Amino acid sequence: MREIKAQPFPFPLRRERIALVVIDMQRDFAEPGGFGESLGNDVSRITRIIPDVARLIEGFRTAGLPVIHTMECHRADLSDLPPAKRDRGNPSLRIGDLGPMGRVLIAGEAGTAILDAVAPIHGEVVIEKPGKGAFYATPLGEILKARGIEQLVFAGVTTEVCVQTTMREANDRGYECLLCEEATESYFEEFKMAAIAMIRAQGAIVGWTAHLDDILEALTHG
Ligand code: TIU
Repeated sequence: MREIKAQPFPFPLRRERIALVVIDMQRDFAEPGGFGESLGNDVSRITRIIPDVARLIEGFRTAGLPVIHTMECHRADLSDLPPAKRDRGNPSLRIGDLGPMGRVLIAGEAGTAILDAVAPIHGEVVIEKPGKGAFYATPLGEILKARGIEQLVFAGVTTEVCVQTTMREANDRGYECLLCEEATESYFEEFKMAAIAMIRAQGAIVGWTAHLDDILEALTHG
């Protein structure tokens, strides 16, 4: 068995059982005029990780391993949007409002699309999710089960919101979870660092963390 150099200890790579999950690399979180900026965030922090997310995706594709993408989005009639989610806070644009990239976080709108540089290719699973976690109200669990996937490598945004929520959901469902440090980002540097620290604390209580080059090295030579 090949290991990926990771913290708090090596990750036991099982190639037949592993998939990459890329969380919410959407224009709405990375470009001006989208949902992330409407919440008052500096979205340029997100753009910076795009090349590293692309390298990780390419590593999985080259190794012939599955890549799964998620998108946070809602139906056009907002039937899957709890009022508590729409009404919370004081954003400049609420989910479903018409913004410069179409209706904010609505399936099929321009702003909801995954960024071109990390877009899915033919045959890759794309999960549309109404929550922060990718297992809630989606077929992700069934899809992973049908494919015999038991280990998940995570990338995407934001580290402490949708990525960490999904890792916690996955951990409780029995998946071994590994977060790629360079391929995830938060609007808040301290939240990214805190999320990484709390995921791997207490003997990998939620999962492992690893550097991109160490993951790619194990995929290439494992
Ligand atoms: N995808 C995701 O993390 N959704 C968010 O709303 N994140 C924030 O940090 N706001």
